Amino acid sequence: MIGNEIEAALNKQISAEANSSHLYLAMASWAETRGFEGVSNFFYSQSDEERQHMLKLVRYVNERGGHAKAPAINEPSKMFDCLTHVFQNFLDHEVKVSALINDLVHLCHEKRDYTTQNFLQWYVAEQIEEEALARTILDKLKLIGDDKGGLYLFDRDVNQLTVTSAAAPDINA
Ligand code: OFO
Repeated sequence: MIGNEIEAALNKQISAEANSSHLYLAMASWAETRGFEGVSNFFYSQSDEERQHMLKLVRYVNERGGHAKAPAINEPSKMFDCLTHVFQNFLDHEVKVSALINDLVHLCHEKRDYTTQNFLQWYVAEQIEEEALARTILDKLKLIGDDKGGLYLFDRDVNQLTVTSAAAPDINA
């Protein structure tokens, strides 16, 4: 059985994951209306992933005898100026989510809920990956700058970028 405080904290995280999904949906839509088809597919799939993260938490809370609540979703307030701005927001958002996960792990430790602490290790690892991916993509965009041909190729190839490949210098090849 899950404790009340942990249940409430996990419900907050459910809300954070739902809002992440919504923010990435806004990014996907922004990119689609600007003709960046690859970036838009990238964020549509990030948005789907965040929903999966939310569902994983929902199922866990309910399996442990708690009650996961369907969260209210805030309208993302941000509009974006350019691709670098979008990916900077992506990174900033992931850094914030990592801090939330760390706080949750800390709370589990304090409450001696080692089962939930263990369950959350998956999220800890996921955050490392997502932050690294956002950083490596941003580095790539900084190299490209305003070069239209570079941005065209970036958009074409962004879905193939991984943490390792984005660090390599030959996306334009
Ligand atoms: Fe939910 O994975 Fe990052 O935010």
